[in-house]
Amino acid sequence: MVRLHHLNQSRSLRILWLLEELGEPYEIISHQRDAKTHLAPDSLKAVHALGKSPVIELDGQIYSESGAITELLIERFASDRLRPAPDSADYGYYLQWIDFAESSLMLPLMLELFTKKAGIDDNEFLNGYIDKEKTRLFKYLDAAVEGKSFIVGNQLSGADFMLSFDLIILAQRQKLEAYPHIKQYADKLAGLESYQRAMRLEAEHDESK
Ligand SMILES: N[C@@H](CCC(=O)N[C@@H](CS)C(=O)NCC(=O)O)C(=O)O
Repeated sequence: MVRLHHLNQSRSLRILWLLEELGEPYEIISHQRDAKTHLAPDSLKAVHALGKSPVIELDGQIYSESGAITELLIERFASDRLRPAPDSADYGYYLQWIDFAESSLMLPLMLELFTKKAGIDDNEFLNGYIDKEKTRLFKYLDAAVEGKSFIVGNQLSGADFMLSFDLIILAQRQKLEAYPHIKQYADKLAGLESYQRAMRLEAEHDESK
């Protein structure tokens, strides 16, 4: 059975949603962010040296990194329905969007968060960089999801689970009117039953609210 070490309000949401969609038995082990620092508690460091979430336990092994966990769980439990066939052109795009969610798109979103927290959000260089990157990346994503329900092909895939967390951050920070295709894509994902179950579980396991 899969055990998910889940931190409230974190990238672990990607895996919580994926596990709900997979329908395989799993267990949630809750960890709570520190109320002041918003960092993970020591209980997570006891599970994995990085002390970050998500972490899963599978067959006695411990795995971190949401992208790798997404691919691993899909290969194990849903390779017939949550990813394109490896010999198809879409497979390359599937891998590309999984990485995009945690690398290209996450960088300006994290920089924005940290500059605000550090009280340096008036720094001209950083602000200029963040704004330019966000605009470029959001336009790129908006064009990629135009007229589509899912990011790759016509099927729900690991790439959508990965992007879902970025979309949550994005909606918290940004009015999405300027990016109507991102909005319709985000709404489509949020309407899925497994997504809604995951959000209910997140709320139940979030002791800060
Ligand atoms: N690249 C990793 C990032 C993991 C990560 O930074 N998780 C954050 C939550 S979104 C975390 O645990 N932060 C708490 C901390 O660093 O103390 C992934 O995709 O899983």
